[in-house]
Amino acid sequence: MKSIVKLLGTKYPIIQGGMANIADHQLASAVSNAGGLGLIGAGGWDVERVRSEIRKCRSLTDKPFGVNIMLMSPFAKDIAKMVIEENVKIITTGAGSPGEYIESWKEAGMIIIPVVPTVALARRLAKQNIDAVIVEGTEAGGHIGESTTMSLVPQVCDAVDIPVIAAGGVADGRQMAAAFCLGAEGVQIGTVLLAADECPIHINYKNTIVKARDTSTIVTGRDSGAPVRVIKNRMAREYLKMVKEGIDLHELEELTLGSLSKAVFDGDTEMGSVMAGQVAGLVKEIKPVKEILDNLNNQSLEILKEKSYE
Ligand code: TUI
Repeated sequence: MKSIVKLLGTKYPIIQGGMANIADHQLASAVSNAGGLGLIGAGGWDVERVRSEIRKCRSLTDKPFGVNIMLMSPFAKDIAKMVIEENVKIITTGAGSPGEYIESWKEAGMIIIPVVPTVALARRLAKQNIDAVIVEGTEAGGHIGESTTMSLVPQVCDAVDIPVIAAGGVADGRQMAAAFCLGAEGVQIGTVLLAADECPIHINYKNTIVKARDTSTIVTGRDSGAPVRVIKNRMAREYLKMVKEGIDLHELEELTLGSLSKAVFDGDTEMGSVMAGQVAGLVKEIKPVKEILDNLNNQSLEILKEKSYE
């Protein structure tokens, strides 16, 4: 099996999460320049915005980078076409199955790495000429599945014969080493990058991550079929209270509409949706992307070298 660094052409087997509304050219190019795989997170943006982010990213790095397509986006179909025009080399997908796009992306010679939350979807896609899968546990931030990284990663490793990348619950080298022990060939990180210098979000969002504890996140939207892990704040509490009181979906939508951008751009971390994974409690300071990636990699290699049963 081809290693992840060979497949992607990166220094480290570390992929950035495709965080919607957050992962722009600035974050993606910083991650790629630091030796990971940077991604433009297309979720939340229309075709021309994503195209412009791709072009800006290309001007800031000569290293490999990719685009994450959030399949629940109303623009997903058009973005799926545009990435071919723009000669994007690597695609990750989330929040749905990319089945209908695989053939055209493969014809264009792209590397395709879908995010999957179940063994069933991993198995189904592995039969369709994809290059690797990102297996995301429910510890992750944003839109999530039900199973934990610890239980899901080895099950997917047993079910498919393509490289597996572990996501959800990875913020330092201990978790990266653990991911390798579970059979993964690489990791995807999101939450820890929210606190990076180069992450283009409001400082209040970064400080909320840095202040978070182990119990600071909660899942909203389980009943509406779109579970989303966020930092527990007034917005999340009101949302869950309204669900309990039987509020209709239309009113709920009004409450959540634009709530991510409220946190990302306006810094309203009380009434905005502050998406983050359970590892937020491990993130203690705001640092440059390069330091985050170097630490993850060095700590993980150190741990794997030291392990013995004597
Ligand atoms: O996609 C993510 N994380 C995201 S997307 C996002 S934007 C958003 N905001 C509000 C509501 C919904 C989305 C914020 N965070 N992670 C990857 C991921 N993919 N997690 C879960 C899945 C997933 C779920 C179902 C992938 C495939 C899938 O397929 C169902 C099927 O079999 O078709």
